[in-house]
Amino acid sequence: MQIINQKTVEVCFSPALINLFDCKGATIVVVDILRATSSICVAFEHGAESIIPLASIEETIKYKEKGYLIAGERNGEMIEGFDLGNSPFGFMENRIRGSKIALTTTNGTQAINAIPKDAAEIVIGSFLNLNAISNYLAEQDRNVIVLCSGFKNKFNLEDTLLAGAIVNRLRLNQKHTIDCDSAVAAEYLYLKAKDNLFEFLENSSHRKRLHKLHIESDIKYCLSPNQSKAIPVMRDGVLVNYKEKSE
Ligand code: 3SL
Repeated sequence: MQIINQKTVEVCFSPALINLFDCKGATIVVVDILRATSSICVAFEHGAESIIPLASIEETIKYKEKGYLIAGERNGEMIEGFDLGNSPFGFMENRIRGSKIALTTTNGTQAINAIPKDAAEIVIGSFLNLNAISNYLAEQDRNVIVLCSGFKNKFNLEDTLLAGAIVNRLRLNQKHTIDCDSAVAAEYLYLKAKDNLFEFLENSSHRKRLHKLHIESDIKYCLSPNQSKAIPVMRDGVLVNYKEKSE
């Protein structure tokens, strides 16, 4: 049954495809669950004041002298001279509370910066804040596009699973309807995988990549639903925690 005035939820599998979507007036949910958007949620859960997502290492370094913690990775590893890498556990440290963070990562922060300017709002999703972000999206009277960061503009499985989880929640909530095959496919994969996400991702390329860095615990943590109530939203180019600002 089509409910009048229902909004749509779509899934974009790569930042390279985002210009094919009508972002005008829509909320874009950026997803890079291994590990950028998970780490962003953890940082806000642990009291970070703001996070600036940046595309390049050079831009990020400039924030050091402005008193920011500088964080990020290339090839999964912490960048020389940076305060933090991209592990969610690093963003649980005491120094995160009240901090301003400048963050650059291979895919997640690039995806954020690829979003067309006419989008109404940018928010950050991960399994860690799955219910919080889904409830937030359901409350907004806007079309939703879940943007999977992928890997260097290619499709990836883990971001697709989270996209499917968000689609599933919005569809069941009945305020949004599915309007594209990528959302159907993402939800289908999520429903297949949801009882053991870690196992489902066994052959995924990024799980293999991170396995080489011996950070299996990061992967398991990033796949744990609902560890955080953070709702990171972009305001004037800076991510802040919606809950904290509105309370
Ligand atoms: O690409 C990214 O944005 C990162 O999350 C990749 S990694 O998990 O830190 O390797």
